Amino acid sequence: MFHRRAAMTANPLQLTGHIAGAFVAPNGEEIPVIDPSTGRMVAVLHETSRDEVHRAVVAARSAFERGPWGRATVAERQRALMGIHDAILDHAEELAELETLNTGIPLAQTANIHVARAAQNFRFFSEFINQQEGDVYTQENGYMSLVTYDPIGVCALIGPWNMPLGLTAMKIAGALAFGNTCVVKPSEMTPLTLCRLFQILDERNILPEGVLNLVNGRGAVTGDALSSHPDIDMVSFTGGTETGARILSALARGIKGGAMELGGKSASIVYDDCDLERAVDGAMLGSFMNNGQMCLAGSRLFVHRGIADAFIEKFTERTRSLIVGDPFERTTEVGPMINTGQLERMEHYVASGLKESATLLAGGRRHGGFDAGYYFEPTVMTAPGNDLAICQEEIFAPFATFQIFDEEDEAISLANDSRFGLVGYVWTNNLERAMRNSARLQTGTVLVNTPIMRDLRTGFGGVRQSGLGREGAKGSRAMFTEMKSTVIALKPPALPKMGMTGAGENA
Ligand code: TXE
Repeated sequence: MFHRRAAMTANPLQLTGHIAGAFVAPNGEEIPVIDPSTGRMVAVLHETSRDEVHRAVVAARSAFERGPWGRATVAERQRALMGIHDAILDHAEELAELETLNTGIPLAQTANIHVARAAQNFRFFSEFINQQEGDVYTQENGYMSLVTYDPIGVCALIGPWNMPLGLTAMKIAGALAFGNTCVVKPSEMTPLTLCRLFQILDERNILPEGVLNLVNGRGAVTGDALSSHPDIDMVSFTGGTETGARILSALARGIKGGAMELGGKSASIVYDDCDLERAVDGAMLGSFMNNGQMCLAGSRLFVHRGIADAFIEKFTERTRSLIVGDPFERTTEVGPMINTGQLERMEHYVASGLKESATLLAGGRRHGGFDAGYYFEPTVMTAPGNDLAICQEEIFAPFATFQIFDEEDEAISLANDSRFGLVGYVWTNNLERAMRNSARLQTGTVLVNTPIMRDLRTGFGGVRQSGLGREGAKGSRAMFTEMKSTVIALKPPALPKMGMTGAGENA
């Protein structure tokens, strides 16, 4: 594995877009793609220019309006989706290694979660579109009304850097399943796996020309050219809240919609009637998986006073024992941060916490054990109030905060005191309390006695500034289709005859 990694780093790959069935020549503005565990360049990304983005949208429009994909049957779409599913699984090991190389996320996680989930998305949607119910209403007076779902058209799919393949695959699978064509833009920091996936799909010839296009580059250039292009029909975006707001305002000018999966600052409420051991396990995963860089991190921890000492002590001890290191090592639990900006961000929040009277329990500085790479010690702070920046702003890093509560009402109002509303985690063995909390937490998802658990049949997304729309099953259908009503006169009563009764009288 290390030989393979050395080979990848010795000879940087040249990455470009893929438009209308062919890779673009490598002649765009060059952006280095970095291995965050070494700081070394592993590939060169050639930015897709505005003109090329336009060509990609034209290709997707033409494939949608005039190509065979626009008329593809459910069975044909299912075959294509399963073709992509198989292609991902046939290259699973390689894709997991590339994902780890580019993101620094431990290989155990990219292999077992990211790549597996990327493939699963295509299987899920291939099964889902075969089970589509539509609404049919018959009216006593001889009319029948049908509700069906048309593809929305050309979808711009803009992905993040923290789970590049898995999260973007979710968008691609949903958009294709419902008969759309796409232009995909990965994060300029982490384009490796999606570029490789396009190569694999190109070799297998799974989709007609122009159905799935790839553009690459910075948000302000390629991303902006795509999301503000007049001929796209929607944007499905995962990324920062401010970027989401910018994209939405561009869409508003064209009276178009977008599905936004944005930031989070999710609360984990740990009651004194929980299974303490399981809650510590879950809170650790919720704070430190994916190197802590995940939108649904449950790292804003509220613990009942009755168990606070025991819980915080266990959590802190285990945080100090986390194996931080080379993400290619199977034993590594936390890898490097994505870039130096993230290191500075963590330093900023540690300093801000200390300044606002928080107490540092673990971590708090760059990791001293590495010559290169962007390593930070997993960090835990206790906060004296919920208004501290470390409790309100998304840090997007292995950084957990603790606050102590006495009453359930207090816990709920602290959890809801946030501009975000992605997930609420509840740890309790009292089912009635769990249901009560689920009803009162202002989030898109509530997870009870479990860390991250994704059921594709349910929708995932946020309220407030965590986003708009839901991904998964019917949520994706709402995002990628237009609801259409068709009213048919079967055996209707005769129509009133306008213009007949008074015909000619005034002539
Ligand atoms: O995201 P950006 P960044 C949060 C997290 C993180 C912060 C910033 O807090 O620290 O956002 O991360 C593209 N038009 N999340 O800077 O900039 C960009 O090229 C069109 C939460 O990476 O939002 C990339 O492909 N596209 C999150 C994508 O948007 C634009 C995941 C995300 O980049 C654009 C990631 C523009 N004007 C970050 N500007 C989650 N919800 O999981 C940028 N992009």
